[in-house]
Amino acid sequence: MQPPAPQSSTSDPCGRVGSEGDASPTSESEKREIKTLPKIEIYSSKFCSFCWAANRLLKAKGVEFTVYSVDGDPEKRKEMTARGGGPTVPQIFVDGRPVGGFDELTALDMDDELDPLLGLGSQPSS
Ligand SMILES: N[C@@H](CCC(=O)N[C@@H](CS)C(=O)NCC(=O)O)C(=O)O
Repeated sequence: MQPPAPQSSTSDPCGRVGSEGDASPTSESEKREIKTLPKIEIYSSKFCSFCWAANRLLKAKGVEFTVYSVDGDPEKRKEMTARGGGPTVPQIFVDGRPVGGFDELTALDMDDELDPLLGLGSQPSS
């Protein structure tokens, strides 16, 4: 199938017409708003199968996330609990809110609540 021919202007079903390269501040800020994804953080430890599993689940979701290692870092572990996380690793935070560990992450996924939490839309079935 041939790709669509390049056009000098675009229109959408709402009847809006715009030139290619038209990047008014309004349309750019709208795009940024739409693309804003939640900040995902995980406190993790090297020799921890639950951490490995949580990392794997998040990677499978295709989201970006920040990993903090608590290994040999008691301050990081204190920070984890001070933020409302539990005492075990992993602890996952989404937009600063504590989600829990791997069990809670999996439970959310089973209830189809994880994707929306991670800012993912519903995936079309193939
Ligand atoms: N139910 C928890 C279990 C987590 C867990 O037991 N983590 C272990 C390491 S794999 C842990 O933190 N143990 C105590 C510690 O390392 O201080 C979860 O699903 O995340």
